[in-house]
Amino acid sequence: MATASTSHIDHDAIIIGAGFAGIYAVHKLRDELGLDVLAFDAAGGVGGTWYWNRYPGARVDIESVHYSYSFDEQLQQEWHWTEKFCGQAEILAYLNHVADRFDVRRSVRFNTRVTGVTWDDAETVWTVTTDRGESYRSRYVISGAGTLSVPKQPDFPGVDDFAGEVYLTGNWPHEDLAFAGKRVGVIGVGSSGIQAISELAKTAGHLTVFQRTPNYATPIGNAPTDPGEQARNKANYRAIRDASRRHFLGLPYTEVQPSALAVSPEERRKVFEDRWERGGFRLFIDSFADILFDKAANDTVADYIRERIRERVTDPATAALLAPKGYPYGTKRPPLETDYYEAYNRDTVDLVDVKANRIDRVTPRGVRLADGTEHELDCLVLATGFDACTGPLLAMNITGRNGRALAEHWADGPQTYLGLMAAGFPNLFMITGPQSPSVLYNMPLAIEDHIDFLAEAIIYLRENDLDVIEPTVGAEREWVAHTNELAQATLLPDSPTSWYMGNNIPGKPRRVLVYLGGAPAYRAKCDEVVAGNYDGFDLTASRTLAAAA
Ligand code: NA7
Repeated sequence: MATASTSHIDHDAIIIGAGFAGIYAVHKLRDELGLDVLAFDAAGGVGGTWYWNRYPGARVDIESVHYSYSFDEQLQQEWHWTEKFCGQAEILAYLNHVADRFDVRRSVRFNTRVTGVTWDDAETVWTVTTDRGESYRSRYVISGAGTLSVPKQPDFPGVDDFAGEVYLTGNWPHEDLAFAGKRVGVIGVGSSGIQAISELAKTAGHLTVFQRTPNYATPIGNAPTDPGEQARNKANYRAIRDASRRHFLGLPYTEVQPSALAVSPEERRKVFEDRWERGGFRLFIDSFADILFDKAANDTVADYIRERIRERVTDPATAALLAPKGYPYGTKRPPLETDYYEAYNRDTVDLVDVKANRIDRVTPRGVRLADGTEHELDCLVLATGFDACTGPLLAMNITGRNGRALAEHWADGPQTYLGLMAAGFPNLFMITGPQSPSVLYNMPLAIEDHIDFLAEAIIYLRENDLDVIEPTVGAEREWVAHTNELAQATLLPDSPTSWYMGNNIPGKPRRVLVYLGGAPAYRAKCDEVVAGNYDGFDLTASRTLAAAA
């Protein structure tokens, strides 16, 4: 329980979520800072994203050796990844291992969804309510609710009338599903759809893919772990992690060249080919530094990808439909794939263009398009994405000072300082929140950085007889302006629909949801804030603490 001077609270900190963020937050705050913590997760176990996204083909897009915790050397040494890019089951096993190793589960209430988070100005505490009808009071609230954890609601009518099964990639059933011989439909060709389609195509009796916007998918280059490479990585983990944290997107890649336009077409092609063959995000982030900033540079890589897609698809009409056009590469999150384009060479797979002929509705028999064509199906997979970054926070009904709802504060898009806190919402930390590097920084490292920052802040408060931290309105305003300005310098606003910009969700404000200055600049800013004794934050003492002093 909480300490005597704070007896009107139930816990020092409430943590929401038990994914990568929640697990580390419990360990850090409970075991290192000695706080009394309680965590909640709507899931039946740890894992977050990797608990819910169990669809066939679900796999990480960053090399597993990098997409993992760095905070404990022994953990890094003892865990062995079997593949370069591991699948969902193995990542979930890893997170369960971490939870066991640090005895995290005893501090987590599973199958419990947070339904309200309300600040009490007079008492300087948060009250967290759950769908079990319970409420808990805590000094600090740490949201580890994730960035891609609220699936987009289907925006075509009739889904409930469908006579077959409907599956959501972001909330996939736990039991093994058999698709052999069945007529399967997939709506959506983002990362999730592309991974699922490649697998489903292998067994489905017939697979119909409903594509609105083709994507620039490139090869992941997965392979079994090379024992020699693994040994080298383990021997050099510290240097690897340091190099990752110095890189724009949190990966220890070092071969990026300044400009695609500064080299000859032959040299450029050599670079593209090398990165394509090596797989992963190398083409995106380790080829030329200007592809996300300069349309002409972007055109060179976009042309290259289109050419490679056409080579892989036998039917020219299907190839033309699969080749993305009209928006720059990288402005929608680029998917990685294994044999995705080859799936369309099977007789059992059809691609349907639902941009030209949009989905009218789901009927009891299948999917009907605007021109009246009906595609009959036994099951329908919705890979239609997420209400990213702000969605998970807004879903918790957060109300801050003076009864002001976060939804009201963010009516025109997120307003944060450092993507970690918001003015008027004291002691509420949003791990990998909107306007932080989050999804554009290797997630486990982004998470660790945020939790380390907030833990340091709590220690600093404690050492100075304080217990409340809140960004100033001015610091928040400047940060919002800065993040928007950074986005304007990129090609991101040119994307027709991209969850990076929030415009994949009807009615959501079109604002950049991610800090685009890169992890090193962001980390430097955070260091500067700490060196300035939490510059941009107001630090105060609650009435309880002041009275106890
Ligand atoms: P994404 O990348 O947002 O992809 C969603 C897909 O669903 C995309 O192809 C959308 O087409 C499509 N979609 C959404 N609504 C519709 C409707 N109404 N009609 C037709 N098609 C639709 O989500 P993912 O789950 O694949 O990936 C999310 C992230 O998870 C990913 O970026 C990684 O970071 C991990 P659109 O492009 O909007 O035309």
